[in-house]
Amino acid sequence: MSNWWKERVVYQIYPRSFQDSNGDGIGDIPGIISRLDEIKELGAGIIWLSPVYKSPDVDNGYDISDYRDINPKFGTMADMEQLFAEAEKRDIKIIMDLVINHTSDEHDWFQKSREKDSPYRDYYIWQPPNADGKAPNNWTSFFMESAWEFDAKSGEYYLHLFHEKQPDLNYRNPKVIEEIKEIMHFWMKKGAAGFRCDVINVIYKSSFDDGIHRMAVTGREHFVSQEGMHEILKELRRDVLDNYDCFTVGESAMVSLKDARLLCNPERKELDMIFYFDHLQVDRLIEKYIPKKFKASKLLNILTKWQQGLDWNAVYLENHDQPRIVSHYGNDGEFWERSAKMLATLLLTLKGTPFIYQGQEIGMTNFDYTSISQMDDLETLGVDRLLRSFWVPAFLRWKWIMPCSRDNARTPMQWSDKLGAGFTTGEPWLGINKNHTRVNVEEQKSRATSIWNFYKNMIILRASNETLKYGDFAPVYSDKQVIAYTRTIQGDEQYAIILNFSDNPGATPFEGSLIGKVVVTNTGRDTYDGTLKPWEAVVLKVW
Ligand code: TEU
Ligand code: CA
Repeated sequence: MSNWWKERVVYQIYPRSFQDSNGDGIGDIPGIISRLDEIKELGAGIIWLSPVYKSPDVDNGYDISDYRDINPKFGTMADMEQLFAEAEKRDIKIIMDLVINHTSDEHDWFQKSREKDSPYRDYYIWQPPNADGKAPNNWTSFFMESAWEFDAKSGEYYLHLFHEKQPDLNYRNPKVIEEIKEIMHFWMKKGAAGFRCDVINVIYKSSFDDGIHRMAVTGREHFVSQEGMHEILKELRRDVLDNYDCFTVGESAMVSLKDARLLCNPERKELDMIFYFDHLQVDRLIEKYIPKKFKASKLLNILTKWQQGLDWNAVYLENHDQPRIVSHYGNDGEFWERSAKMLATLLLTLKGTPFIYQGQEIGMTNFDYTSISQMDDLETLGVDRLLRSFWVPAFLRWKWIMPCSRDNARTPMQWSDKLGAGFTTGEPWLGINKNHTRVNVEEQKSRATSIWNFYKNMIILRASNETLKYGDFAPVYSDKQVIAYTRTIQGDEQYAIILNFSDNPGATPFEGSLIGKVVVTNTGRDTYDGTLKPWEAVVLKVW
C-alpha cells in the first residue's frame, strides 16, 4: 500500500471553533463542509477531526457517551456522511479522533458498570476503598486531582486518569478490546482514513501499587507505555487497521524515545507515528506550567534526538492543547508575520508528516483574555486550583497559566475582520481574539506576502521535493538563538535550513553546508552571507 500519509500535509480541525453555520456560536459539521475548499486551496490533503461524537462536553468532546453518534451541537450522522463525501470529492482524507483510554461517565457502558453484578462491571477499573476507607492508591490525574472517584451506588472507587467524568476503560478485559475493534470498523466503513489515538500510551495499567509522589500524574510508572499496551495495539492493527488503507498517529504522553521506537517500528505493526511533547517544552519546567528561558540550541538537540531516533515523525508545533506557536516560540508583536513564517519553515522542512492546526496558517496568537473567569479549559482550571493550594498569589498564577492554557488554541477561527470574525453570526461559545480585525484568512488570502500564502507555497515546495520529504536530517549549527540543519539524499541533493529565534540579528559560520543558493526566505533576500535578520528563515540549496 502506498505511503500517501507521508506525502500529504494534515490540517487539524477543532470543530467547535472552526466554522458555525447556524448562528448558535458553536462550530459544526456543515460549517466544516463550507470551508473544505479553503483547506484544499491551502494544500492540505488530510484532515484530523477532533471529536464530533455524542458527548456531555465536559472535556470538549474528549468524553464520549456514544461512539456511533454525533453531538447534536455539531450536526447529524447524515452531515458527517456528507462531510466524508464532500472531502472525498476534493481528494481530502479524514482521520477520526479515537478516544479510547476513557469514555464519558454518561456512556451506557459506564452506567451499567455501576451495578456490581452487571456484565459491564469489568469494562472499567473498580477497586474497593483501602483500609482507611480512602482511595485505593495515591495516583493523581492529568487534571491534578486524585485519579479515583468514589461511587456511592456500588461502594467502590473507579479510576479516571483525566476528569472524574472520564472513567478509564479496563484493557485487561478482552470484551473491551472487542468493542473498540467494532467502533474502529464502524468508522473505517463510513470512510475514515485512519485515527489519531488519544493518550494511547496510558491505556494499559500494569499494577495498582502506589506511585512515586510527584507534582502531577503520580502513578505514571504503572501506566505509561506498559508492555500490555504494545500487545493491544498489535491486536487492533492486525484485526482492524490492516484491513484498510489507513494510518494511525498516537498521542503519547511522557513517552521516551525508547518506547516511541517500539510504538512506531514498522516491523512491529503497532502505530505509524506518534505525537510527543518534548520539543514544545524547551522553555518549560515540570511538564509545562512553569516558565524557563528558551534556548535554540536545546530545541535543536531535542529535534535531532527525535528526527534521527525515529524513521518517521509526526511533525507539529500546535494543536488544541498547546499555546499558539507564534506566541510561544515566535514574537507575536513587532515580528509577528516574520516569526510566524520562520516557524512555518521549521514545520515544513523537518522529516515527517506535518500537522497544521487551524489558525496556525494565519499566525493566530494566544488569547487576549484578562481574567481566569473567561477560561473554559479543564486543565487550566485544575492547574489554577493546584497552584492556589500552594498559596501561589493570583497575579503569579495568571502570569504562569496565561501563556500555557489550552484555551489559547481554542478561540474561534478568524476568517474575516467582521463582528464574529466570520466564525459566527451569534454569540461565540468562547471569546474571539480582538486582533481578528487584523489577523484573518480573508485579508491574508488576498495578499501574496501573507503568512497564509507562505504556508501554501511551502506546502507546494515540500510536495514536489523528495529531499525535503525523505532526506536525512542532520544538525549543523546552533547557539542560543539560531539553529541550522540539513536535509540530504546522499549523492543527489542537500538543503540547509537556517532559523533565527530572536529579536536580535544572528549569524552562522559561512562555510560547508551553510553556503548555497537561497530557495526560501521570509525577508526577500536573494543571497546568504552568514548573517541573519531578527526571526529570519533561510533555506539554501547546498548541492
Ligand atoms: O490530551 C492528553 C494529554 O496528555 C494532555 O492532558 C496533555 O498532556 C496536555 O494537554 C498538554 O498540555 C488528550 C487530548 O488531546 C486532550 O484534549 C484531552 O483533554 C485529553 O487527552 C483527555 O482525553
Ligand atoms: Ca453551530
